[in-house]
Amino acid sequence: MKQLFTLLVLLSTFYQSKAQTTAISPSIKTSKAVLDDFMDQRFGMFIHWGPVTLRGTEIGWSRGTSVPVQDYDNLYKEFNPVLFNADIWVKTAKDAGMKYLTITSKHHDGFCLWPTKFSDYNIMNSPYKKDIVGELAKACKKYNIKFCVYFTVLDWHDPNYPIHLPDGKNLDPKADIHKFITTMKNQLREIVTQYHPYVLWFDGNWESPWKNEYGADLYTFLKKLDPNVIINNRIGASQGGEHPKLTERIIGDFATPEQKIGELNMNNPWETCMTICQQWAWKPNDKLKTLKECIQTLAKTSGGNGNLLFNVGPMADGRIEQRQINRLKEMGDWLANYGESIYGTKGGPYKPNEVFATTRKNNKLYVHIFDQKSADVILPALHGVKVNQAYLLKGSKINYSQNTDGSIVLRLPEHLPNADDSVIVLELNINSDNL
Ligand code: H79
Repeated sequence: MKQLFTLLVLLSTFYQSKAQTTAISPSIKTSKAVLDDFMDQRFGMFIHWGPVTLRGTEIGWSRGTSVPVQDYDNLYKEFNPVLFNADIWVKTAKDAGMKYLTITSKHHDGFCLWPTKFSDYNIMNSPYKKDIVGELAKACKKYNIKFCVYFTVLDWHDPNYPIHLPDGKNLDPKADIHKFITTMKNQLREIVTQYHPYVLWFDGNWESPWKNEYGADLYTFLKKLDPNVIINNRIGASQGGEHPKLTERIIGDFATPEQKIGELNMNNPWETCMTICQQWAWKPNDKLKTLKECIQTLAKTSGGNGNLLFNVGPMADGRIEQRQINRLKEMGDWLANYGESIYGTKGGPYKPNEVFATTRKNNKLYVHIFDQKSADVILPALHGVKVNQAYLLKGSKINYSQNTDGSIVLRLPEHLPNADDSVIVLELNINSDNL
């Protein structure tokens, strides 16, 4: 009995000390006002880029798999994207209705797209010799797009990081994770102080060398450099490969469902990251999502109260493919009409589904119609809600009725104005925040 008691005391001390090492002081955590502002943006551009685009294989993951390590690690010597023009990329994001942009400053292959003093494996040692990150930061400022930086934790190229290959299980005894962390902090200090990112987007936090306490220390370090910088939830050690929902114990400010739309969540910020094609980095003839998929993904994300970080992979010569630019512009054209139902709204109260998703602001409920197979769309009752008016956003009145149980029946017009997502506005008797 006494032994059991001792064991319990030991265990609780262990867990307490563990909790203490990973606790983030509430005074350091990103404020609700800053996160609310981030969530109002709703739509951003993710950009995966680097010398690997010369091969057209996946960034990071193809190193040592489909592309031999020696080949991959020497690609930077011929990386010369002479047609890169930061203004064109940022203008492409702007015309798509995107409000922020996130560039891969360093992916799992370790190559740095900015002139870091802390690794030679960077853009200044390529024939191109221009600061890609810096030029994008500048262009974002010019076009009033919020500038964000992706930086992966793991680094299969750095000798001080203990794993050197995708799925590598062998730990290199010559590696020194503490030296690695020092390099990482030095590089992140460069990024924060030179480029002032709005968001720092971490990744690659699932391998065994990375510990939650390192993530907590790094979060604290970064918030001291810039108290307002927003940090995603992949900075602590991830448990079991999934990128977990935000809980008290998770370090970071927002959740990051990847290649899938997040679930409706009115309490914790989240951002889905998803590719416009299939690969993160450019691939020839990669399968492009249809406009319907693109628009409905954005509407369902907003309907779930999340943001969408939509990824493009520019080519090795520095251009974004024209067909991708065209698709993004089509999204921008939709947003020019329907943006009121996306930006600055909240999701819910209904869970998005294949027929509709809802967003809301003030006394308006925006009903995004995805499917017009049946003549009516029926919304379940909302307590105390009466619909005063229904009309197509920027369009004509919609016939509707409200059943005695409160459910709302919308009669769809014969021809909806937009085959991908037509928005019906319901003006309510109460503020939609109270739903
Ligand atoms: O940067 C992008 C991905 O490279 C990175 N996160 C986004 C933002 C990421 N790293 N790991 N993972 C995502 C999860 C691993 C997915 C994999 Fe695969 C499935 C690795 C091997 C099979 C994806 C598909 C990469 C190669 C094939």
